[in-house]
Amino acid sequence: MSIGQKQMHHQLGLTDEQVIEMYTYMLKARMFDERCFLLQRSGKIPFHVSGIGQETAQVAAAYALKKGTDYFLPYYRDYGFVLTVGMTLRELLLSVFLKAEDPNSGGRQLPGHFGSKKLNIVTGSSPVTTQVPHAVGFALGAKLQRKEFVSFVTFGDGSSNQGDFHEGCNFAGVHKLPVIFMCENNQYAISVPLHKQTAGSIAERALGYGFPGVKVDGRDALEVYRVVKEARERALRGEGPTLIEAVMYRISPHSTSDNDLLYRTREEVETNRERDGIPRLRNYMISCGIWSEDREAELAAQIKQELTEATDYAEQAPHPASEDTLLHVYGDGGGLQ
Ligand SMILES: Cc1ncc(C[n+]2csc(CCOP(=O)(O)OP(=O)(O)O)c2C)c(N)n1
Repeated sequence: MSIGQKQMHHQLGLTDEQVIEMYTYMLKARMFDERCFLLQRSGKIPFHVSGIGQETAQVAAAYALKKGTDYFLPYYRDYGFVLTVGMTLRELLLSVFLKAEDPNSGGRQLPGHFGSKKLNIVTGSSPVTTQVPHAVGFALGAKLQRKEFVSFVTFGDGSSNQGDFHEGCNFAGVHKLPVIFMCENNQYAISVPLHKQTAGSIAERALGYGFPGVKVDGRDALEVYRVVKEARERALRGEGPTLIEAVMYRISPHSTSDNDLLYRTREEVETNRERDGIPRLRNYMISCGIWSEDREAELAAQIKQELTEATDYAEQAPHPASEDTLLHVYGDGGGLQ
């Protein structure tokens, strides 16, 4: 690797420590996901929907946004994203164990339905793509109140075919709203491959709504960071939305209820596993002289311990009380933090 390539993160304004931190979040998300598979298979949690293969883009995008200022509307695979903007492993574990202390829904929602007032993570609902018009609404709020923030929303490739996507993009384009749409194109919508749901290009749809569309390698952390950062700057200059199509691959089955080998081959999955963005960033860091096998082992051991403590805590934490079933369902003035 040439000196120029080695310094790519410096050219983007990222310090060595920041790249290492990005990598740490990716590994945390990956190891959390792997732990959830084990917990589900051993009957300790009912269900898990995985983000394996998508963490690189999620973490890099979160890194390009401003915590405490911007509004985030992630979708159900975005563990890397929510960890980077401040959710903890303990909170994620509380959510998969459906415990009362789960900050997302107090154990009422399926896991992956993130929501946190204090982290500006906007609660999502289960019908896919509903978060897109919601994000546009937040961006409209920024414009009407002349506030300096952007809203950032993610969704899958299949979701980009829902009406909500088109309505949201159209409205945001007309009003030049500060919203960033990021499609995590992982090649599948459950069992339906991309070519059976979309004949054209997802990124190029943006042209029809009057704003730029950018297709980016979602397994290239630094590229995703660069593109999201630019989109944020455009939005804050009042130039409107950007659609980003981050291309990646869903390495895990759709969920723990899915047998993916009914619609794709093991070879296809293994070929894509080799293109995974996490080892790619690790190799880049090693080639820059800022990472080593020893540091990798140390980090993995530290995350493993954090996960074990979080798992034990969440497993022992109390379930929601049955008399609280209707809390937060109707306007009771409460609400989760
Ligand atoms: C409106 C709606 N239709 C169908 C579903 C069932 N469903 C849940 S996830 C999913 C696949 C979505 O695929 P995609 O948007 O590509 O995201 P991915 O799961 O691949 O990350 C579907 C169809 C749903 N939740 N909402």
